[in-house]
Amino acid sequence: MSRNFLALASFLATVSAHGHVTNVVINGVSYAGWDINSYPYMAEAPVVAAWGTPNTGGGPMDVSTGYTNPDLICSLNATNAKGYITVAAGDKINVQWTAWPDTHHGPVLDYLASCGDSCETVDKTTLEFFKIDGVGLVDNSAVPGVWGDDELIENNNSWMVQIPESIAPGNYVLRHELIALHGASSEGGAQLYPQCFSLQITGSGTDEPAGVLGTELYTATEAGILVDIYNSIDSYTVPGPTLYSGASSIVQATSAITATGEASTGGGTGSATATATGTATATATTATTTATASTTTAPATSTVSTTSARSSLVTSQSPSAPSSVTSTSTTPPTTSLPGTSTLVSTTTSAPTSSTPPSTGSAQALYDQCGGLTWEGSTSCAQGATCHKYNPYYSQCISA
Ligand SMILES: [Cu+2]
Repeated sequence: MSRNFLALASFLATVSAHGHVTNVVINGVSYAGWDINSYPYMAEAPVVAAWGTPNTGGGPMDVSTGYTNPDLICSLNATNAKGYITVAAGDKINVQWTAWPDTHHGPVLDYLASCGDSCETVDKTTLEFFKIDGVGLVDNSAVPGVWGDDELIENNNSWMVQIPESIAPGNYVLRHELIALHGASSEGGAQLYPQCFSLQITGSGTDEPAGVLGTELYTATEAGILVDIYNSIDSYTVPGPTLYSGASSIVQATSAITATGEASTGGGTGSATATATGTATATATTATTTATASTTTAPATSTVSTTSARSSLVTSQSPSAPSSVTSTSTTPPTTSLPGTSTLVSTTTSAPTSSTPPSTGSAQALYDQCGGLTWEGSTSCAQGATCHKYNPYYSQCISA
């Protein structure tokens, strides 16, 4: 046991590379993501709304056999989240990442898929995703362009997505994804980084949009996947199915964290039973109207990539004035349960970007950097990135 533990511990210490979602913020309430640095090593990980994955290296999904790998659904060997977050249709979710490498340009996409009775038990291979957000090339004035990913970085490594008001209430998986196109000029070069959260969406919408299986979202040769971003391109078509008509494009902003919430557990549509903290539910509910009111958005399609979108980001985003969501939090959430409320009085808008621990030496270009039995370093020298070819072998390739 101790031997295994040591192996795991050394693995833990060498975790590095791309990034992961640390948490999501809804109306000021922060909910934990899947903590890749500790949860995979626990016999029983904490209950969170994020789907689990052993993808400790944070690397892209294996697409060596095409973009049909079930890992593309919700990340490497993803397992259903044990909890969910209740959110109102129309609410905005701020997905907060660790620092995203600025070499990794590409689109940011968000999808929803209905789970039916329960996202905790649904078979992920049956989930049918419809796209609610897709931001690709924002500014093409200088190669390789400014992309959704770059907006995310500029937005404090976070991304704001709005749950469409028009969709029917129910249990949904939010599939949030970054695509890196730096190697996309050759087939299989586009890197996909999907992560999922389970949501219970409330509201009075009625739409049940048709979706696409996670293993059928993309093809290796479609325009948004096979593309050379180091040659000037006039336009870019965000890959995947067309954008759901009820989706809205919103101005990017960060969300200040004013409280922490815990994922709910148990079934039941409509009633948020077994909520661990009174804080979370109370806040989320009261803030709903404000969030809706603050949606100063211009509808846009997924293929729109104009400079104006970019500038609107810049102007709208002043770090000292966090998004309107914050104002709702001035009403202190009713802390019905003593000790469960972790109210933060100051507005800390920054996602805690964990600096990858640097232990040992980074692997040189073309050296092994991972694999099931690999006990060496999983980080690559500067300019190289650890690419997973299969569960048994990862290699440092040019970033
Ligand atoms: Cu990479």
